[in-house]
Amino acid sequence: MAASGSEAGKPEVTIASLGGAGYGKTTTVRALARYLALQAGTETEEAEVIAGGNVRRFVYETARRRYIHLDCPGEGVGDLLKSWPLDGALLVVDVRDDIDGHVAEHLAAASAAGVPRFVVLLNLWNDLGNESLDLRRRAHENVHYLMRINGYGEDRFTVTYGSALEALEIEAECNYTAEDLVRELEQ
Ligand SMILES: Nc1nc2c(ncn2[C@@H]2O[C@H](COP(=O)(O)OP(=O)(O)OP(=O)(O)O)[C@@H](O)[C@H]2O)c(=O)[nH]1
Ligand SMILES: [Mg+2]
Repeated sequence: MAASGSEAGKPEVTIASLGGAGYGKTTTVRALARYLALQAGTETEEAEVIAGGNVRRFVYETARRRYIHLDCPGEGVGDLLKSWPLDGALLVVDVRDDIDGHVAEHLAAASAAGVPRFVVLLNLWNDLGNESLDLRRRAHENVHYLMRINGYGEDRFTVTYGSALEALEIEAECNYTAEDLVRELEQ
């Protein structure tokens, strides 16, 4: 994501969590905030409730940047996206689901609002056993398809794989899901 603002000397990046209801959006942003706070040896900042209670605004920092991360609900995202200029979005997908209408709706709204880039987390990837290869393949293909039909070429999104719940619960040193997400957000 490219930074569009700056605060306290650090470039500031504003992103939103998108994805279907219950896909793990809130778990993912909480995991990111906790992971970066643990790494920096600081406390996790309390999220602020905004937009009439629909959105929670998390703030976290890497060494290079400050992130404002808006945690959106699964529904009614179109109007919210119109109100905020975003530097990018984090799309959270439950690999067990058929990538329902919400994701298609969110991507169309994001594209219309001019959201420039996406980082995608294929969530619950780690929770599936080897017998679920078809499920994983289908989720991967569906995401690429939906991105493409909404005008997001391969240069405008990256896909990571992991578990938001695991990322929220394990120690920072072996938190591969959070590590991958931060690396992609920092690009
Ligand atoms: N097993 C497992 N459960 C997960 C994972 N990520 C999230 N969950 C669980 O899924 C449920 C929904 O997670 P949330 O983060 O609240 O999902 P959300 O997308 O924010 O939901 P809404 O805001 O209601 O749309 C919670 O019970 C989480 O603990 C994961 O990687 N593995
Ligand atoms: Mg949520």
